[in-house]
Amino acid sequence: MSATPNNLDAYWMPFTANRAFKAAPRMMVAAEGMHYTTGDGRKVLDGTAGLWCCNAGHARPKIVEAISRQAREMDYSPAFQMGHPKAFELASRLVRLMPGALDHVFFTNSGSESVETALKMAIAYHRLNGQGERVRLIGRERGYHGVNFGGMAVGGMTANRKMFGSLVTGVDHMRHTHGDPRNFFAKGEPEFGAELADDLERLCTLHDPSTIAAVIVEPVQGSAGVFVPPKGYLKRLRETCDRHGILLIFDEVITGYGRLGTPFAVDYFGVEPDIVTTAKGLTNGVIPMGAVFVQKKIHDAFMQGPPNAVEFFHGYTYSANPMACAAALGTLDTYAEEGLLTRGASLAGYWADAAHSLNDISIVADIRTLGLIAGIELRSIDGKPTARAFDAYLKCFAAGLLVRTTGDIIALSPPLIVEKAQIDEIFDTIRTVLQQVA
Ligand code: PXG
Repeated sequence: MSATPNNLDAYWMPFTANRAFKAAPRMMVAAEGMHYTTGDGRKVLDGTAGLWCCNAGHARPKIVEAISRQAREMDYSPAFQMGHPKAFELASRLVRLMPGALDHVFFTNSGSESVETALKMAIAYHRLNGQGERVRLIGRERGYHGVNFGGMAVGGMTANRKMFGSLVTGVDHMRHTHGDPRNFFAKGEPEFGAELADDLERLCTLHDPSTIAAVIVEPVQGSAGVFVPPKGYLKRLRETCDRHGILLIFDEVITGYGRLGTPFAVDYFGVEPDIVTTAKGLTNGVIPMGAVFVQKKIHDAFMQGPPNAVEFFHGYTYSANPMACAAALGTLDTYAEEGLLTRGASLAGYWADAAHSLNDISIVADIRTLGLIAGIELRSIDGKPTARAFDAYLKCFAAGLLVRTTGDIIALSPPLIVEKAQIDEIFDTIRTVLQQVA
């Protein structure tokens, strides 16, 4: 296989400036540990764990072995009215990672599908409880919950919504939590703004809380640019949901599987939602898979009616696909052996100090960090929003570092195996590049 295909036309690339890419392609052809290899043979340090998903780094032996073995043993088995042992083993192991009552798992193939699944579960749950009028869904400005219709509707990123019609009805959004200058350059959770959670109370008054099925938030907003919730904010959301019988959904597609230095954001913030959506780090990004964790009360509400009836009319051909289950089990083994689900906690201080050392650069407007995530917000060039960050992205790539940008924000989320010397390398490279794009 050639690293330089001679025709780039047919492939319509996702979330990509297709014409610009095809005029100057950037190809990845191999990956191992903390590094990619490019088509022209350069090593690139992975500052983003792929797309927030390769939490154990690349080409990890346990995962490679697990999927090779599984491909020989059994490639696929029907997902409906049939089971295979690894699906049950995986679910049992996953719920042990979750606190409290989050003791059942439904499998999907992506974060987007996990979100759709969770929203459908929430609406159906209320209906099963005799509250069929609870159909409204509340999201948040700047939220990202994938690209399917439900997730798009509850999401709050304008560009992801405006082209696609009227979406799902009965959806509203809370205010986002970003913008208080007193919180700029905060390490960890910012001090100010817990009261922004009261925006949910406002929406309850507006719509009548008995019409609201669920509230969905990312515990830390990722895609829109790394927005860490103010201290006490998530607890306050939980309290409001409890007061009004509304289900709380945490979308942990990014924060799950060790990203914050705890297995899940649920642990980090000490707030227990009713449903948790995950994907990405579940299989280390190797095979597509998502998992939705639900509280017992939700699962049990479905387990009624004739025992031979399907309880939840939902599922995917590839729910609990055997290859995906094998990848997930190999991933959990790797996480356990290397302590990766909590390793971020021991590096978070070093990581934050390194990120915040960029605060003397004139074009840096804000720096936000939590666990092994960082967002570096740049001052936009007048009349050219996003241009400066994208220029920095290209220059970092040329200098051997993969970062991710959204708007004029550089987002970082390295594999959890990152070493201190590599953290230094990440921020030294970014410093040099930011001086070039200033
Ligand atoms: N929820 C959240 C919180 C996400 O971050 C999804 C749902 C959708 O997952 P899928 O697997 O359907 O893509 C996501 C995905 C980025 C970036 O650079 C973020 C995502 C995907 C790709 C890039 O910020 N998040």
